[in-house]
Amino acid sequence: MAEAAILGFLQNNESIPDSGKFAAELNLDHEEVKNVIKSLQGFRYIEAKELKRETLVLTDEGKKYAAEGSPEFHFFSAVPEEGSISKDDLEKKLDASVFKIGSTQAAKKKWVAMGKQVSRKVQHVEDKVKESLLLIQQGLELDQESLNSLKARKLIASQGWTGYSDVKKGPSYAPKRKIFATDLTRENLQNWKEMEFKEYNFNAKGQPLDAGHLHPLLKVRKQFKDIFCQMGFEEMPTNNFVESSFWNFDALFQPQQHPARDSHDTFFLKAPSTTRELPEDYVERVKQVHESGGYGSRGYNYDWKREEANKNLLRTHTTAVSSRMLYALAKGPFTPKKYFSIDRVFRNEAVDRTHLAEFHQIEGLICDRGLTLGDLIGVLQAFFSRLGMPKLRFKPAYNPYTEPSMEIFSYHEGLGKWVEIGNSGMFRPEMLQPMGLPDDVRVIAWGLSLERPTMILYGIDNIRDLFGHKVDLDLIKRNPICRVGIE
Ligand code: FB9
Repeated sequence: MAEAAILGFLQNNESIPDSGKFAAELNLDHEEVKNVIKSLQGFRYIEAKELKRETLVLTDEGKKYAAEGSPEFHFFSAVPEEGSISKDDLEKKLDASVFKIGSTQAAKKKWVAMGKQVSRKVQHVEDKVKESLLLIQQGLELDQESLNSLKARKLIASQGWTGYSDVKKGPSYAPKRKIFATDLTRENLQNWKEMEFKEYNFNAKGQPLDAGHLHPLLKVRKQFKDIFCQMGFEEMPTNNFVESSFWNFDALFQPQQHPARDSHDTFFLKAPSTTRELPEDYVERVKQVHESGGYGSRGYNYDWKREEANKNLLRTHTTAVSSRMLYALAKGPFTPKKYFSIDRVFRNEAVDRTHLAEFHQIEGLICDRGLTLGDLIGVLQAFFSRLGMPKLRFKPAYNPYTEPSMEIFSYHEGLGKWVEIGNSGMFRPEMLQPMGLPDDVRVIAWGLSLERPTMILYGIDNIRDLFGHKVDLDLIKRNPICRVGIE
């Protein structure tokens, strides 16, 4: 309809100066005319220039008066030609807004004499307001003074208007749009020679491939794994969420009455509730060091209970894996080792914005002769600078299995504050000696979570939006690659 009108018009006319007027004259919907112009332009049937201008449109109140007449006109009509009518009667006769606005405007226009009685001051009036509003509706011009008073009465408002001007023939103009075949089908194989085929648009975007998406946590985990491997670390096997209290606590010289070892912090297993087997000779040495020390330690001086160590639980830290690996390392001839682990740990903690009952712990350790706290600080500098956190500060801390221990802080430019980014320390001789490691072997280690860096890097405020059944999959679909430490 609009297409034929435009192409037809240009057959005998140089150009269409204004799409708005063109649509109004041919009583076409201007939006449709605009869409057709846009499409014909795309196929270069026509050329056109964008046209922007302010137009006046009627507000709802304006539309009401254009349709039904202005309130002052209704007010005037309700006043008898001769004599007068009481204001109250008028109020009863007219609906509230008509009476209220009508009385004001009619009085202002000196159409009526207002008082307890109301009478006409003129015999006949024109409903200029209604006419003006109708003119505007037809897109016709009006004098500024009338426009201002209509604007003042919020009966009209100016609205951005876009259209096209100077619409003229394009390089591939034709009075009728040629339907280009867009596909070679069995049907058009007969006469394809006569047909015109649509140009191939080699820049067209292909169908969005709905591929799998890595969870942000896995993207950040990959970054951490790459950094550890670049620094020569080997990954420890962490495929056992269920652990015995022995490897999770006792082997780490964590006393059996330590608060972390009760069910308020730890998930103990009902079945299988106890571990099947432990290396008896090593267990005996752990019992000794807990009860009465040795290796320069006076121990904790309490009755160490085997049944406590046998209890199965969900590991509370991947340091339980480190204890297994260091014990295994002590079995053979000593060789220096750099190990790391990144996997789930479980803590019976209150869930809040940054804590769930499970999170991923990242742990690194270096086991070698004569390592010092300086070596620990050095490797932490190297590790965190690769994560884009070169500026570190260390605060003395306490862990049952490391002495000295340090909390690690980094200045986060984006957050503009020092952020606690982990914990670290040197494993105690009471942990290492019973394993059978040479007594000049030192183990420096540190740990942090995977969730915290991922939340900060992806700007996720609540851990429940990152991990768990409430995660909105779109977040995973649309989040960019992880740029940890990459300028
Ligand atoms: O991850 C933590 N913070 C963090 C880490 C990185 C980061 O990167 C941003 C991109 C810039 C931001 C923040 N923390 C450790 C610090 C805090 O969040 C802390 O409140 C919560 N911690 C968890 C434990 O909560 C009870 C994070 C988790 C944690 C803490 C300590 C260890 C591991 C994980 C450890 C250890 C350790 C110590 C000595 C020897 C071996 C292991």
